[in-house]
Amino acid sequence: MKLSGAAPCLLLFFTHAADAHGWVGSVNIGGTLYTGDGLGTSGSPPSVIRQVDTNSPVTSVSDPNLACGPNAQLAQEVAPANPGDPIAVYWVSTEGPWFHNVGPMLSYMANCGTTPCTEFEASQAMWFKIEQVGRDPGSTAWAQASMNSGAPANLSLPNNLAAGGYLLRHEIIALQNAVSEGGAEFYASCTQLSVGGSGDGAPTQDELVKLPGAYSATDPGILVDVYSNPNAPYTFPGPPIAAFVTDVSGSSSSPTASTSRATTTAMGSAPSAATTCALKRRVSTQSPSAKRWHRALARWSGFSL
Ligand SMILES: *[C@@H]1O[C@H](CO)[C@@H](O)[C@H](O)[C@H]1NC(C)=O
Ligand SMILES: [Cu+2]
Repeated sequence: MKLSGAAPCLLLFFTHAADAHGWVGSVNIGGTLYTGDGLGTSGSPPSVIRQVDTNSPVTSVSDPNLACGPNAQLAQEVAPANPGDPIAVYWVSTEGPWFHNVGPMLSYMANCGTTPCTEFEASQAMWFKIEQVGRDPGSTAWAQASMNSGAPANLSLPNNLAAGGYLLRHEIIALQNAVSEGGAEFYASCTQLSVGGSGDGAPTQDELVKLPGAYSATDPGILVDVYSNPNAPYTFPGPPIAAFVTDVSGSSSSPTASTSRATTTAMGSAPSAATTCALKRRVSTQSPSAKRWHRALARWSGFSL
């Protein structure tokens, strides 16, 4: 079928209205790739990823699903890992790659304690933050946008992390509608790890938070207009990165320049004024004008975005 003029753009909008969200398809831990079960098929085959049952986001900061994603199920397996291991988290959508492109990505861990992580309820978790990325250094593009080509989110386990069972929680906050309260979209995924080695790094009590609990709907990084002033510093929600993650004895757990220990990062240069609708750039739906279309179509089609 040959489409001309604006038709491809409209088609794109409709596709997005139906599939505008995502989940974690697989996680690479220290060089081994672990695949999730797929939406709503938890337990078969056994996995290390706590499977969610919908690609829709959590939009309330008090929703219990903020912890590990919508109705995330205990996973049957635990991935062996070592302090300092590189981790790659592959977010996917029904269309293929992840395609939201504004907002931060944050990583947390929680020790499962004396409970096997296969039985550890996320509601019991005390989380500490190990990593967060906002916009790319010197740019107004968010790190999240580089996943639109199928690239993973990258992080590392802390170099001196104490041995034990942990949940690793990776989170994307999509901010394209965050100008209104309740508009931010939270995507979280938990992976079950068994960390070996001889590290002694651990968070302090005051670095531990509950999720839900650590975020407020009016936090400056959650209720925020990311379009009108793309050079404004971004304030990450939640606690600071736990000190042991970056202290001198342990050094940085995440060597990428875009990883920030600080809660606020400065922005780069101004964006190009126009974002055009191009089939090869799915991110086009998230320019301010396209965002209005996105919302209008969502209302029309009955999908919540
Ligand atoms: C993760 O690392 C790969 C390989 O270096 C890179 O292509 C990709 O853009 C990175 N992901 C993010 C979100 O920056
Ligand atoms: Cu979405």
